[in-house]
Amino acid sequence: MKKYVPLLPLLLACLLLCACGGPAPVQEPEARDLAVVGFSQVGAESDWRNANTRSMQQALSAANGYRLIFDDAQQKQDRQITAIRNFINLGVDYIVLAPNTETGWDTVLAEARAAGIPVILVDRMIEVEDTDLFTCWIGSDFRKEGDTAVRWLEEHYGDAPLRIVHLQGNIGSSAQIGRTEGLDAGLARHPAWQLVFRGSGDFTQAKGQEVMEALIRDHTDFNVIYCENDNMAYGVIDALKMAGLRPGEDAAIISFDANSTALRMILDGTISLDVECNPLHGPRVLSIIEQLQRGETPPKFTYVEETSFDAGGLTEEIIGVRGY
Ligand code: GZL
Repeated sequence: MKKYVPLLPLLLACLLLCACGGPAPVQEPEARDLAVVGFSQVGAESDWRNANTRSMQQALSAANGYRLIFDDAQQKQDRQITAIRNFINLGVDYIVLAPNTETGWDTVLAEARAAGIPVILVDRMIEVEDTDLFTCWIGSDFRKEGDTAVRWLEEHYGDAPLRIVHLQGNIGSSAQIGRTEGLDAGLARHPAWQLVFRGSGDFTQAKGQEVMEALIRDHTDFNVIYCENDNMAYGVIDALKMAGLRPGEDAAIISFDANSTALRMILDGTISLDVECNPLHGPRVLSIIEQLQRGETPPKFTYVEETSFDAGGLTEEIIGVRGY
């Protein structure tokens, strides 16, 4: 951590004290040297993302010894690259990056390394030639999340003729890639499962609704809707209801993230399954930075423990204590 000690007040204080012969003053707490962290966040596209941002802001607080410089990239990689360059020019102590998509990071991360600034990746993964371009990564196993959803479909529908609408997240993001791979593996195992639509809803509620409204207008025949996050599921559910269709009855809704709002939709039968993707990375990143502050080496890759929820066993009490 770069040290900044305000020399002039210290010098004046020492001169004064030399004259008085007393002990040197303790620096005021507010002058305490805060570690500066630049955080490039994907955006504010979903409840998950906002919970992730809040978690990071609460953890990397001044009370914990940090000054957080936050940038919302509005789901655009070029804005993230600009933010990282700004952090480098500011001479931050650490960079935290939640990458929107997997590729295109080699150059800017090489610039951060040249500046001697550790880069911590959170949430989604990146593809780089040299994994030494980042210090460590913490996030989810998205393929495992997709496999969990497909296993649930297999347990509940087996080889029944499924007609699946697939709403993907941001194309090229790890979350989209992994959750799609899981569904593709299920489709390959079950010839009776038919993919009737695949397209991106950008992880947003508005786009999810727009896509579903168009499919309903086109009289698409479906009985399962596989939404790669809760906010797209909310949009899908609104579109179904506006068309007089019954989510959870006319079509099973599969979703990801497990926000409390979505979990309550499991209790009322609207959503059939929600696969958890835990956004509360703040304490995890704080622990990693504190290890680095102590000169320790955190694990290169840390996967967050996650589960899934359906109507079996889920209660309001479980939902109420989940934190997002
Ligand atoms: C998953 C995260 C995804 C969430 C969406 O870790 O990257 O992005 O599933 C969010 O809700 O927009």
